[in-house]
Amino acid sequence: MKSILVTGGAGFIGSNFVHYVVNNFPEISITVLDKLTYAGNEQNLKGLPEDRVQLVVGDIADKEEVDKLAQEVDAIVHYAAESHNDNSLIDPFPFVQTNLIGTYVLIEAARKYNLRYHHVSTDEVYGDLPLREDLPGGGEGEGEKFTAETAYNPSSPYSSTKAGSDLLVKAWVRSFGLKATLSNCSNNYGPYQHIEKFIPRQITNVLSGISPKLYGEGKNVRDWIHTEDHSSAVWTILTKGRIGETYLIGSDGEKNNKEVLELILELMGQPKDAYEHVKDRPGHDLRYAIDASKLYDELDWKPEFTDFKDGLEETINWYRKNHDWWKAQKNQVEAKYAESGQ
Ligand code: NAD
Ligand code: TDX
Repeated sequence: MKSILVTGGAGFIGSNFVHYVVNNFPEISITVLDKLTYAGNEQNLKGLPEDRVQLVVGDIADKEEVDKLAQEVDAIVHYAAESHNDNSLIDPFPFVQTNLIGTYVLIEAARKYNLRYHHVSTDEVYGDLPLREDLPGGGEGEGEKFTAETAYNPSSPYSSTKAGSDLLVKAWVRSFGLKATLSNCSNNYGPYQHIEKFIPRQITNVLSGISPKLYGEGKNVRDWIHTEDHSSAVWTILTKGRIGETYLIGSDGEKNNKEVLELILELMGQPKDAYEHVKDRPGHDLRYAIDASKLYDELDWKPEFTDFKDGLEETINWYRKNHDWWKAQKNQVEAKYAESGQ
């Protein structure tokens, strides 16, 4: 494999993956296909060598564009998506268009040119789990974390369109022999994450003198993984994964939202209770938790960022240093949240 097409490579996780590949695999050249929606930013690829990374601004649902690019690469790694649950509750259409139709266009191109294809998905396709305290096994028993065998049960327009895209890929593997792997990862944090998302929203609220906003009671649990670990996992699956298989990616990072917010406040020198409770998200998933043992055992992968506090501190410092990267969007993002009482 010498050249890969990375869709959504100007977004949060996709751009981190592009940096990861450039830094670790000098033989690989990358074409990024990204529509540069509100979530995509050319700056995320700044400083990367032009002879190894080419940005094509375009839509994954554009058959002609995708067909042209697919002829020039050995593999497609598909990150592009409409990715924010709250947006999907206000206007689901872009989610249906990009996550379903866009994926369809990509897998048809991968099929036509017999390309290796990796599909990046989310743990949200499995719905949610009960809180650990409500489980007899304390969250460690059979069926108490998501595995690749867990039944799909998505809750939001975002997660249902991601689930649908996964099912398209699985069907293309079975019916057409598509050379695909899939991964479902837990919540990512790290540099370049859009400030609409929980962690960067709260960090940039503190930096802007706005009080942080916690949905409901803050009991909802997310299983946090550093985006650099997500990148190394995707690379491992792309190069060593078995065709047709799904690998769950996670690094045992379960925390409830209140704990995460309190830790951000502590690391930023604020009182622990310096935040507001706001309206909860409709259909808000309670808990996500990943059993990533298949990835550990079969592909010998392990995460590097095992201390959440250190990773969070580094992330806070990134937002401090990169004020110009997020500042222009802050008022608009907060105005949109204010409209929905959040
Ligand atoms: P993001 O919103 O930050 O980035 C998405 C990127 O896709 C942007 O650059 C955007 O411009 C681009 N894009 C959107 N529609 C497009 C289209 N039609 N054509 C071409 N480009 C388009 O999202 P993210 O958080 O980086 O998520 C990336 C992928 O990882 C998604 O598939 C998401 O479902 C998955 N994922 C995210 C998380 C998470 O915690 N953020 C966890 C697991 C999986
Ligand atoms: O201001 C907020 N306050 C708050 O309490 C925001 C924006 C969120 N929250 C809560 C909602 C969630 O329980 O924080 C948690 C995390 O919220 P998001 O950052 O919106 O992430 P989530 O909905 O969990 O989905 C994320 O992880 C899985 C990504 O956005 C998805 O793309 C990925 O698939």
